[in-house]
Amino acid sequence: SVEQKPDQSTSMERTFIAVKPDGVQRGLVGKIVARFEAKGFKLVAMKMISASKQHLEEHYADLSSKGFFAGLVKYMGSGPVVAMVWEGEGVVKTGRVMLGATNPADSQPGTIRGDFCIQVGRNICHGSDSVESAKKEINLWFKESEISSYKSCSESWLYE
Ligand code: DAT
Ligand code: MG
Repeated sequence: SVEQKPDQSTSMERTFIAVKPDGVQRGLVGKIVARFEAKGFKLVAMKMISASKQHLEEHYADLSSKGFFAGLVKYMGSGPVVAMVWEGEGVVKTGRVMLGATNPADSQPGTIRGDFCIQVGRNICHGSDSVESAKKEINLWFKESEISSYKSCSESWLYE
């Protein structure tokens, strides 16, 4: 068998990244994927999914008391999203830096939100905010069998 165990070294992390319905509709899937690929992170799962209201309410459960919650769930369910799992050293924190601030008005140029969107309610992408949330989100969006373990040919040129 060529199957490999997931990398268990302490600094290797996985994060859940999603292109939201506006990012999909605006044709930004490739650009967002390209940034994570170019950085050196490893794509280990990806699928397009039209999420149910219940699924999205669970995904955003921590925000259920917010005034924008109903609108957020409606927006996220307004079309398919591209759900992904990316792996790499520090990918949770670095992934958030690459997305930029939640409100695109505050996102630095060079970040995904800073470069491609304008309003907080249409901020085109999602990224887990901690290793713990990443685990929860990956579990919610993916079955274990949908996540691939493989050795990237660039690994020895990315990590010393
Ligand atoms: P992030 O997506 O950066 O983790 P969050 O978890 O605080 O931000 O909020 C989740 C999403 O909810 C966010 O991407 C966009 C939406 N949202 C956050 N604050 C909002 C606000 N004040 N008005 C409208 N939508 C908001
Ligand atoms: Mg969040």
